[in-house]
Amino acid sequence: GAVEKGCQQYPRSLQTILSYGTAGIRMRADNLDYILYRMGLLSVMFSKFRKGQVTGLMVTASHNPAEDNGVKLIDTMGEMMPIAWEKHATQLLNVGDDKLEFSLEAIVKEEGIDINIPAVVCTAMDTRPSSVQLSKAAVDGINALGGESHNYGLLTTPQLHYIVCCINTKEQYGLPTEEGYYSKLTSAFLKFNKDKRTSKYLPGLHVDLANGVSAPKIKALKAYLNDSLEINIYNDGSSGKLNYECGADFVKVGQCPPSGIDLQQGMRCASFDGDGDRIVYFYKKKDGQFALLDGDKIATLFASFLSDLVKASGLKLNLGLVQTAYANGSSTKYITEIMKVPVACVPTGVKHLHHKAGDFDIGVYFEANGHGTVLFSDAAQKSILQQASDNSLDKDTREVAGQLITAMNMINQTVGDAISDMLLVETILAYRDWTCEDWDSAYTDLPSVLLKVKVEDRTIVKTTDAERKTTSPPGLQEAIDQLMAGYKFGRAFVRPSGTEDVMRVYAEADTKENANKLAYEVGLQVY
Ligand code: 16G
Ligand code: ZN
Repeated sequence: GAVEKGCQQYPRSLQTILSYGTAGIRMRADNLDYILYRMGLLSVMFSKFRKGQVTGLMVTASHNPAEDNGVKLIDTMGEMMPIAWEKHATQLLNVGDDKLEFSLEAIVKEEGIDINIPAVVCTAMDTRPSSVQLSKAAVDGINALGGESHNYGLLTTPQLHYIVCCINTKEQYGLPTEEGYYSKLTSAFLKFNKDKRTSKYLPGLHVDLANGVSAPKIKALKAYLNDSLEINIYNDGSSGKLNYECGADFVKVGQCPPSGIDLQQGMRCASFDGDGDRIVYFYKKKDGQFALLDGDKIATLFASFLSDLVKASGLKLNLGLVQTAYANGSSTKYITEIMKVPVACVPTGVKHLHHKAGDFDIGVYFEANGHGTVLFSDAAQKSILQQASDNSLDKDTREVAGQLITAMNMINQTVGDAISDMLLVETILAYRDWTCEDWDSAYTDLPSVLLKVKVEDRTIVKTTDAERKTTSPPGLQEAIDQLMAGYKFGRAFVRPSGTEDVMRVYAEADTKENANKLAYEVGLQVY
């Protein structure tokens, strides 16, 4: 039938075994056509499985080089596709063309799908040269199974997540358009900031857009912000290459400013990644040193702000923070010991953090690399709304609840979102009349380093305890423990990457030199 015909157009061109990975598929764009076609098929199955609710398919390879591309599948509530469905994705990726229909039938059977339910899939893409063609392959896959496709063209990943959520909640979450997105977030921003009186906080922000899809989007956003936030744009794609020497990943890993920004004292800067789901801040310290305000710093800023509001409102809501092993040891210490907010640690990958954040009434989650957001449980949303309109309470208490609602409306709860995170960071800094130095002073990061090690077979390393320890090969953890013991504040771990064929080594210690040494020594253990 139609599926087979599509196979002729998109034959399986790679014989290697692929897997769906940490956050979808990513690789050189050359061989992705058949993969996108097949993921189009899968997204239709998933929509049918969800009784015809809309699912999403985003063509992007995020912070990876411009020559790469990939796909992220989106759940009906706008979150990431459930882990339980990844095995179907992996299965579909690896069968021969002649077995594709059979494989689809197996999914129908296993999941008890009613094949007659009409399916709808929203697609969008980032600015990579290959994205147009790959979107077409995905749409052909969607249509081959009779699914209805809505192509939104260029969007940031979180914008597509937002739109999917809006459609399936019947617009309760907002209007399912790009304009609806800007208007929801910026109305909240303008409302919160309308009476701001600041002296130290300056409204100028300098943003590196990684030469990616966020460039046109930030330009559109600016029209909604009037002059309440002055955004200066860098790396907007007009001359530089996507993610090349710029963007959130470059800045975080290299701990240096992106090219294109001449960093001066007093400048407050941020870097987005290529598809707009990560953000880190940075500035130049008084002593001239580069200082990074990463996902951990953003998480503590959000958590302390929200926990202050919750306290002032008198609401009984439990607030918690979710991190990964990459979180700087100083941040974890600060959150637990000073802020007295509970911290959970989960394996790398937004799906794990997002899931865990749902255990709290208000769950703040961030990866150190800058991907994160805040989740409010249904019960929490309800009690906040109730409090804001309860006329038996005094005006101040009601107003604080109102502030919580406004903050909530500024947050994209479906997934980490650089635009939304940026608006909330700016709101909090203005509210507290803080400079970057004020924000940064809460705690001092331990020097840290992240290495990649090329290995023959990265699957031999198995981890436990949210990737903080290894269980295999035998003896590896004991060796790492011994190395760590040799350094003050020494902490290190290794884990196989879920997106690249490498091992990752992370280390932190009292000095940069010691962190480097520890990482190197641990790296030798897996090399
Ligand atoms: C993906 C993940 C990111 C994670 C990174 C780790 C999402 C949306 N993105 O970019 O959260 O930090 O992979 O990659 O989940 P690694 O497994 O190669 O270290
Ligand atoms: Zn990304």
